[in-house]
Amino acid sequence: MLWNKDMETLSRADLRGLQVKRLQETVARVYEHVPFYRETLARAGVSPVSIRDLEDLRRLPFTRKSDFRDQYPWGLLAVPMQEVIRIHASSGTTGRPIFVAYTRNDVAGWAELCARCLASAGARPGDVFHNAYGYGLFTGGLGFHYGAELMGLPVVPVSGGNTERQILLLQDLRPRVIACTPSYALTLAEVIAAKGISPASLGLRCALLGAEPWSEGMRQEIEQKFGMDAINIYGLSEVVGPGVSCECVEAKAGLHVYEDHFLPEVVDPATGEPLPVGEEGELVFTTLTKEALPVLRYRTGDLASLDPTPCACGRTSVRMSRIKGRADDMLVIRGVNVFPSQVEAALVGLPDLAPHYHLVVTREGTLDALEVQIELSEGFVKHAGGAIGHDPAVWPEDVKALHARLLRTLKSALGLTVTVTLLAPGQAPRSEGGKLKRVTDRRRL
Ligand code: DLL
Repeated sequence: MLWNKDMETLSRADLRGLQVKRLQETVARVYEHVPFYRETLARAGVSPVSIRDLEDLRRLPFTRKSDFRDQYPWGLLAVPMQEVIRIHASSGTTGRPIFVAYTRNDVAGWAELCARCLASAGARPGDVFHNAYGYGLFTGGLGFHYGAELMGLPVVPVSGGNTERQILLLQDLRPRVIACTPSYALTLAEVIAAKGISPASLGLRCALLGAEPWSEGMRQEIEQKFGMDAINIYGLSEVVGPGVSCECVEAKAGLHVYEDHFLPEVVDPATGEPLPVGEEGELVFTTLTKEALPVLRYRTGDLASLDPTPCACGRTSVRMSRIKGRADDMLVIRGVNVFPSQVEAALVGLPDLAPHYHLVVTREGTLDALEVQIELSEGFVKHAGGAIGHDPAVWPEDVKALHARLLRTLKSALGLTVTVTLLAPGQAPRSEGGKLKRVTDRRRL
């Protein structure tokens, strides 16, 4: 089912016309209302009236995550705060998150996009919808919530966590549609099966899974276990939240980008040069309709390619591939964005540690886990009485205290519970001349 048939099947020529008009409006809006953009556009020698075609897009300056940080909290806002009716934040990074804002029109447009995604995944008005994305600052919960209400789905706003309760609701309310992270779908399958219940007996028809990288292998496993369609949905807070693109249940071959709202590009992550159609590179989005927080050429850091060939479902948009990786070193762990540099920033200057650490990411069962290995200083180890064994039960008190302090510090810095392994002096990996690999990612996607 197509939720917005007119827009989703617009001819390429008509779409292009609409995009050019909306791009002109967006550039004019940010030029007028956002000093940051007025400066960067002026530096790039672009005046709003000089935007005549989509080819002009490449003359526009990029926007980066660091610009959001530098303009914290509201330097990129293009409307007065009185016009904002919602605030969210990008996941991860406690301390200084990236805040994003929405006007009433933005919220309405976003709901419409999420309704498109739900319809594209196979939801029909009247289907009970189990929404297990986190409600709160994260865009997943409320984004889907409004889309589902718009579509006329009875929403179960269960949010994330509390697996036992989720299973009770799945059994008793018998939703047809579920939304959560792909790793959580696998957790649910595992816990349900451990109760001697077949996940397929729950009667779910489709799932909208995203917010973290996943693979075709995971899709097969989820589809087989639940007997449902597992649909990939993509989005990011800086652009809107969920609803930037979504697969269709008919083809499941790439995610349809809602191009009447977002202009996609793929650029070389090193040079920023646009890449030929079909090549893999960094995804870049320009918003075309957003009022509160329009962004010009936002560098997502996500690696993917674009496919403009027509799709069997009838939608005319380009499709983006699954996300293949990151252009930077950002890790997505249980839906939380983590940069190794955040770990470094949290540890630097703490007493008793050597300046060496290593991150190990694993998937325990179906959930991602982050282990932070930290090297102790020589002085501390000597003071603690020499070698520190692997069994925490026999650690001296000051080692236990240090371990507990590190757990607390990292949890509050990352917004994520991690495990901490203490290494003896000299045990953390050292650079062998080239770049030091800070992260070992053992997740097999
Ligand atoms: O994760 C929005 C969202 C909510 C998308 C619910 C889908 C479903 P952020 O917290 O800002 O927003 O994180 C955005 O998550 O840049 C990607 O690196 C990653 N990501 C999101 N969807 C996918 C996906 C939400 N389908 C960051 N596949 C993005 C791979 C994804 N990675």
